[in-house]
Amino acid sequence: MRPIARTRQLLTEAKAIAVLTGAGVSAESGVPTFRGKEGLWRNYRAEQLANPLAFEYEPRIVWEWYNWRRELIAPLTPNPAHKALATLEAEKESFILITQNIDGLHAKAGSRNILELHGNIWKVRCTECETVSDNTEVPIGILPHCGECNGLLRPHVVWFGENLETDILDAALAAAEACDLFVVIGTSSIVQPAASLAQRAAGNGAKVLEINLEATPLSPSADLSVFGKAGEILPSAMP
Ligand code: BJW
Ligand code: ZN
Repeated sequence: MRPIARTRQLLTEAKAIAVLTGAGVSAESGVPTFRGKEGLWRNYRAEQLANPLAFEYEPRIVWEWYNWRRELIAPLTPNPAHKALATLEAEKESFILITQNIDGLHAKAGSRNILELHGNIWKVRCTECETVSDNTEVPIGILPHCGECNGLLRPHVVWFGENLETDILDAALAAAEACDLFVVIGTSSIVQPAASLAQRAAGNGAKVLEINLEATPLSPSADLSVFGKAGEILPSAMP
């Protein structure tokens, strides 16, 4: 059977679907991926900026990077991959979307049952009192500060070496264990613990379907890897 037809069959037969998405799903909306060559900003790699030490020593540089990304993302809109996933959710009795993306485009496309593993770029968190709030303005000159305690605010995202929010990770693990189809889309499958969710699902009997431009460390163990653009494959493989 051809890959698209097999993908459609898997999506049709599944009763409980869990999907894990990565930067590749937003690439066709214009959001740069992390490990592609357009993933660089002022010669910094994501690993150098998305870590707590960078923020401790150079909070302004890190905030400038997030500000630049916020300005880039703000006008962007969901692409056919985001929309297909929202449609699939509406058609399935059990569907959960686990995303590593912080851009909010899945919600904009109409997805409802979303777990944001790595946070959200439109939220901030106080480094002192940990209050989380929505925020769209970042005064780079004075840096943003907390309305409650005046502590320095940071992006409400998960950096390397930081733990994911326990409730969210637990819910993602539970979804991986409960599904009968785990779909991994547009992620390089190297960043943990997200990358291990597929093994968790497979260990509990789920089939694993991968959609990516190219092979990843997950591909050898996936039941099916379909290579191409998510925004083309997903709409054409809808049940
Ligand atoms: C398309 C496409 C199209 C393109 N269609 N496809 C166990 C072993 C080894 C290391 C570790 C381990 N456990 C923890 C670690 C350390 C670390 C880690 O995993 N390091 C690895 C690099 C080895 N993990 C952590 O630190 C995590 N914390 C943790 O585990 O805490 C416990 C702990 C602490 C200390 C020690 C040990 C344990 C936290 C990870 C947080 C990641 N944060 C970031 C930044 C988020 C905020 C922000 O955006 O600024 O999350 S980093 C970045 O990577 C971002 C992404 O969500 C994440 C994943 O990237 P993604 O989505 O896969 O993007 P790309 O660019 O890599 O790939 C895009 C893919 O799309 C490619 O494959 C393309 O081919 C494809 N594609 N266009 C379909 N149109
Ligand atoms: Zn505070």
